[in-house]
Amino acid sequence: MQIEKYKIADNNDKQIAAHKRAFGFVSEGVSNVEEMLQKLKDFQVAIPSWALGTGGTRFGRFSGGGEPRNLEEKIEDIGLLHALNQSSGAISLHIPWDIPENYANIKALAAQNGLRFDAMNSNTFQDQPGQEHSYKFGSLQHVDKAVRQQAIDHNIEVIRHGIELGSDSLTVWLADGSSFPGQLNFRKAHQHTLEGLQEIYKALPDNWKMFVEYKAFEPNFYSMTVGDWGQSFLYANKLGDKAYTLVDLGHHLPNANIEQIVALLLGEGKLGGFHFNDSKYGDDDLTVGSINPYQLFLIFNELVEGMDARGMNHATGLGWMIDASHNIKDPLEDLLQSVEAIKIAYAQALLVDTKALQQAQADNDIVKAQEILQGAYRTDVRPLVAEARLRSGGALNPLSVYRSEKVREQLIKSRGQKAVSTGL
Ligand code: LRH
Ligand code: MN
Repeated sequence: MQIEKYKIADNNDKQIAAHKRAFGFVSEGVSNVEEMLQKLKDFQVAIPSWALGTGGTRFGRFSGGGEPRNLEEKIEDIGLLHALNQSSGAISLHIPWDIPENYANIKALAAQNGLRFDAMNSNTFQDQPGQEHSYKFGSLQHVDKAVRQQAIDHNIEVIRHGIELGSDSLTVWLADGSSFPGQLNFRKAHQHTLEGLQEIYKALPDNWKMFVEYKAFEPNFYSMTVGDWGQSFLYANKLGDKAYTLVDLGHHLPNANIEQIVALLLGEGKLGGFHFNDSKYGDDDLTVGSINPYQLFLIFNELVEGMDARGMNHATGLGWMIDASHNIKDPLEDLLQSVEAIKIAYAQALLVDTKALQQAQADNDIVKAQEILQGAYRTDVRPLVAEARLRSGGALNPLSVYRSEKVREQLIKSRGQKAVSTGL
């Protein structure tokens, strides 16, 4: 389903006067507003192909209807998001949930929708029909060499799909670990996993990156073989220059200081990218910025300061991806909210007077440092984010266009109430 540009323009016309007033007010206090707007326009967030349908938990799944039934419809749905917010110009595929039947057709359809292919994701946490060896007791860590080799071969196959589509990175998340003391020899599991990642690393084209995603628990509940940033950092360092860590916000133990982890990994040049979401307890995969927006701002504050210190381009220097699961909300509305929350946190971080903050830190003037930081966080930057979107041809208010155009109703009419999407 496409949304015609004139429909977006009509909706903008109704809101332009109020927007110009709000934008005029906030931009008065911004010294480099044009530079900031350009950075906001350039900042694109990749949408996960596995989060366009209704997610579920082991307790139940409540289908919302009109879900994409194949990769083509997933690309169309992300194209619709991108038409509205001009900030979702990439799709991240998960194999085998999204194996392209015809690379040329899929590339052409993605291009028509203004989308590029971001990181490819492998899957050695589920057994596929007809699969020779089970991943029940892990994949790259497995005690059986045949299972490890099967997992290595799968990741190399995922790289091959990515090369055909024009992707340039692979995310490896391993569900591997143990759920009971005594179940696993940690050192052997670590060594097997390193050897497996090294085989996969050898298959990477020169311009590719490998993201090693860590997670504290689930689906294993005693140990995870890539359980925290330190273990991921260890693997990435041992693998080589093309290997980086990937920070999924929901993969930490309660109260972990994620912004400090980000600052350290960035400082070491080993931060590869993000899976943005939010959570209150575990890997809840909730809407970005819906539970702890201040933490998201603090993370972007470290990113802007750290990337500028390394002369990195904000838009292309790291992998910006969402990883969420929509159990009770419309997946497309949820993703529109998540992209907006990411852009707001980025805009607030761009407002931080880094020089003044560093001076306050040098003076141990904690109160002044807090006021500088919270001053940026308490600035309503939404008119700046909206202005960047408007200048990119997007909607001032994507959600209101999505609803006024009755997109979900139309998707249910064309795809049916029972349509189910592959993914989580
Ligand atoms: C694991 C994870 C990983 C994906 C999966 C869909 O929790 O975050 O990034 O492969 O979700
Ligand atoms: Mn993830």
